[in-house]
Amino acid sequence: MSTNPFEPLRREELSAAVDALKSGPAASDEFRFSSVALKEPNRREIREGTIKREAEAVLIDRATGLAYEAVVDLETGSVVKWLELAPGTQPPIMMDEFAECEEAVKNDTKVREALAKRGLTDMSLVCAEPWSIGYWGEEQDSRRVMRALMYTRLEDEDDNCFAHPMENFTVLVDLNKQEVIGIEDDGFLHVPTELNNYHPKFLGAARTDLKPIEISFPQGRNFTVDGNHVEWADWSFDIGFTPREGLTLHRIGIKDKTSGGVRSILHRASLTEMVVPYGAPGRSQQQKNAFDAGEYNFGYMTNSLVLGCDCLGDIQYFDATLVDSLGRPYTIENAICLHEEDDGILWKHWDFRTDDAQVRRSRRLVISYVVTIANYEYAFYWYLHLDGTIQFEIKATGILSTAGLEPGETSKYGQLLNKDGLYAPIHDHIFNARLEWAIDGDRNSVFEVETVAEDTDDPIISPFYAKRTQLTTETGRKANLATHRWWYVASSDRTNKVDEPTAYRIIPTNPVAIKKHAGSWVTKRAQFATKTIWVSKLEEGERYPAGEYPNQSRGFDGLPQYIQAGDSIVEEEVVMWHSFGLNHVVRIEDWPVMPKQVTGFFIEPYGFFDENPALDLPRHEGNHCSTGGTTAGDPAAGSQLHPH
Ligand code: ABN
Ligand code: CU
Repeated sequence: MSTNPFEPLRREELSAAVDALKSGPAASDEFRFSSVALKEPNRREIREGTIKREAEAVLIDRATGLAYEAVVDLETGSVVKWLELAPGTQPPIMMDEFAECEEAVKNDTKVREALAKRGLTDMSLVCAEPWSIGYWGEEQDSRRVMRALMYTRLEDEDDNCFAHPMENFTVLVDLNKQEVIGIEDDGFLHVPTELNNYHPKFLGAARTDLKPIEISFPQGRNFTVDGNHVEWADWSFDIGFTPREGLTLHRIGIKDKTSGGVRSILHRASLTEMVVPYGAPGRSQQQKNAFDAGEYNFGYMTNSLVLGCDCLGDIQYFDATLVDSLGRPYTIENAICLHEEDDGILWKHWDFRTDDAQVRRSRRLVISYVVTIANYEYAFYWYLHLDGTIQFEIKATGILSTAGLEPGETSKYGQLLNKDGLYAPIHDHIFNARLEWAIDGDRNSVFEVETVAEDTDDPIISPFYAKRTQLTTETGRKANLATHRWWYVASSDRTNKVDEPTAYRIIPTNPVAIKKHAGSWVTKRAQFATKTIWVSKLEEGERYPAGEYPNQSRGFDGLPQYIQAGDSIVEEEVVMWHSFGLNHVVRIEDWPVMPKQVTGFFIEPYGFFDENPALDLPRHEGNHCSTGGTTAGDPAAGSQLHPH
């Protein structure tokens, strides 16, 4: 049996959980497994050493449309929880439903007639993009429904279907019955036919002038891996993987150079949600607002990574094992990539009096995974730096979700991509990361900082300072660029050299707030996207910002409820939820495949150490790193550029 409490369930544990359910309450063949995963032990169980190995599962009974939550005790093999959820609760869309939805659409006679009107008869080239339906008001019943947006490929199956959208022709599918229940077709028949491809078979030769870069570690790796526990430089953490989030990090801590013990920073960190509301008003467009984690499960959409392409260097991969909708375990090989990389300069100073230059190189440990959610890719990177910084970065790439116009028409709601009636509407990608703090212990407090000018009668002096305000109860706060508002989390149990509490801060470098009207359903359902930072007191079960089941949800789940009680966040176990993202005003260069667009955030030590913790980095004595800050005084240099 596993010794690490955060090690994801192994294949045999997943099978044991599925078997227990199938030979118990889920005996009917109508049950589908939305997810089976480790039920993570909570902090108290870890502190007290009372950890049980348990599986949590979410199931759907296709016969009744009802969903269930279950817990299986893996030591006894018994089902210890079986809970029927309220009618209409819709667990995330399962991978198998993508294919089932497309098949139902393509087999429908009326869909075929509508396609024929557009001159499309080759069903092997038609694509039905399985969009979550969201919620549109009282008239919507509680069936499990997906809205397929229609595209076609033209040349062959490698042609980019997003160049050929069928605007305002969408198909509703009942996923439990796998049948078409509605066609929304306003008769707009133009399908752009210009081919816009990125696949090599449609492109000319690749350039040949770039010589290879190789990354080598001649003396071996600097990190050690023991199961799912990793240590690198002074860092220590556990790797987890969930169906919902994909990669999760646990017990992130850093070694105290004096005592050798590990100081805790975060008990758990993960990317928990992302919503993408689109700005254009037409029916196909305004109803696009997927919650890519809560409705689709990042874990299931995780790529198998390839050495030299997705990651470069000396890589340690981790596989992820999940179950399909029939409860059969399968493995995504190389789902997580762990490696170390050079990161330019960490610190430098040249002393002009002595002509002494001291410079130290930065390097970082990268823990990454990549998900594909239909058209888009999101590459997620956690970076641990030598100065104690934890960075999270997202590279959004993949293919724009496009829309159709009449040839020659333009739209203020998006970027024209060609003159055959193809454009890409404006949208936002609003992510949310959940940070469960544990700065030097479990008791933490949260402060807001703003840089303000002092009220003064003397405008010549005009001092300004960083004003700190403690946040005392659960809350949501917005970024304020005018005051550079940011937040820090302070320990109750440890102080630094100047008697201040040890702390970490988060600076919202990429705040993006939802633009849709407060009365729109997507805003109601994505309340997390209305604030930059939310702080809640840690409570069991409060784990997703748009709630446990955002698929077809009706709004105000998740964070608005988590903070509703207004509990104290003074000297408590606190969770910070950071919303950030990309305001995607599309460029023509984002087409036909988008060069990465980057977003993310930094969390940095803020009085956690007594000084720069990276003074002891290797000095590169004897090579050009140690001296030579300028060419001053050297008559042979400095007047012109000269290659060495
Ligand atoms: N990237 C949004 C999305 C998700 C699922 C299906 C289609 C599109
Ligand atoms: Cu985008």
